[in-house]
Amino acid sequence: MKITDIKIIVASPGRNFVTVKIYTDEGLTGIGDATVNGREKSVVAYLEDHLVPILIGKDPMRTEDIWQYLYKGAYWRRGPITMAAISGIDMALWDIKAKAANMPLYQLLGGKSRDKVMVYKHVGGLDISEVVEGVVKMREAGLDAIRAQVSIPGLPPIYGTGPSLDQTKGGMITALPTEEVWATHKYLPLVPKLFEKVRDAVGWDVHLLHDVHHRLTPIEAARLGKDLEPFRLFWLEDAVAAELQEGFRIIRQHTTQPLAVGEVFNSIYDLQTLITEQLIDYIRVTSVHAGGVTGLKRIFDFAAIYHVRSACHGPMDVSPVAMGCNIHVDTAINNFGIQEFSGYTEETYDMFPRSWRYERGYLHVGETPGHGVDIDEKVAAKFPYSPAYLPVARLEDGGMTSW
Ligand code: GCO
Ligand code: MG
Repeated sequence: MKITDIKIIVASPGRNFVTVKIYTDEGLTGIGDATVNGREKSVVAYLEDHLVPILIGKDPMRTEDIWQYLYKGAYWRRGPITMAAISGIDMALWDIKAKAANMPLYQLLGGKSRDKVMVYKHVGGLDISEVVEGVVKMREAGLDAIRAQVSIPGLPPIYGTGPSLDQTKGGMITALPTEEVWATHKYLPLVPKLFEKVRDAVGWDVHLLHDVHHRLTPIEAARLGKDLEPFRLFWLEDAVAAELQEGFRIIRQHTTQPLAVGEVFNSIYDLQTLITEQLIDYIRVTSVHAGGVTGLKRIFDFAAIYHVRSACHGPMDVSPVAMGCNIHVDTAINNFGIQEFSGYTEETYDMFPRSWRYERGYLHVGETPGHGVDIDEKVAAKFPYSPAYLPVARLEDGGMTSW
């Protein structure tokens, strides 16, 4: 089999998505997700200018060799743009391979290790009572795992809380970046109060999660972890910016609160220390940013040796194609932890016909050959690219900070 053509489709059915479509001389096609939220066009250029020309004529069945060819062959290794481009190609190649085998992708990854995939969804609010109300509703909707975020009183709503939380309505994604305000000393005492009220309302059978979004220092995160211990959270996510993996040693010394990190990582080398030293409990890499099916499976197998579980990043900017690949990997591996799932706009669902399905807190893998997600190009053509940025964050004195 030979690759005859590769098309890059950019569309914005609520969010911008970059989709790779690979054609072969045997008529089989495959698709992959290559979206980097807020930097979409740089991946399009990387693919169209640099990867498409060198892949035409190659054998699409050689998924490992093509992955290495693009990774090692670039000389400039890793990085979000390179790895999203490789991810999009890799997903499309696995799609073709599984279609050629006439099997759902999970069969090629070892077969089913579970029947369904537990997900968590997000609840936010401008104050604690609004969040509690949202968590109760989410529980009634069947969720066994819920992420709770609250705005800081006296400050404007921040990303992940308040009205912006509904990612299906666009979240805080705007044509130019909005500037948010952050104050750690106001946030730290608030979060334990939130979880005390949430536990009072929904009890102890439900998994509760919280995303710090990289906003603390290690010792501040350690304090928060200790203060949250009575409420037994499933995890504390992205407590610090994780470029310095060793920072997690400080958090780990002080608290038994389980820790999750990794949504911005794109290679196994970004998480080597975190995993080998068992500084975290869940690794949040996802197929679209960590090297496709090949990259994700390799990282999760590595994590398994160190008792670290999977927790694929799955917000609305991870397209239904990457979500489909995640679900196949989640279903196949032994060390599955949880899958994030925000849901999508109706337009997005129309654009990506798929065999996976969501039902009351769980995702179910599809049985169609390939990864089971397709793209309807007529629908895609109705939603052209529209510039969109994530917010940035400043301290109350105007200084830039992590968010
Ligand atoms: C999460 C996140 C996301 C990211 C977003 C960036 O845990 O789902 O932190 O909301 O901020 O995906 O593009
Ligand atoms: Mg996060």
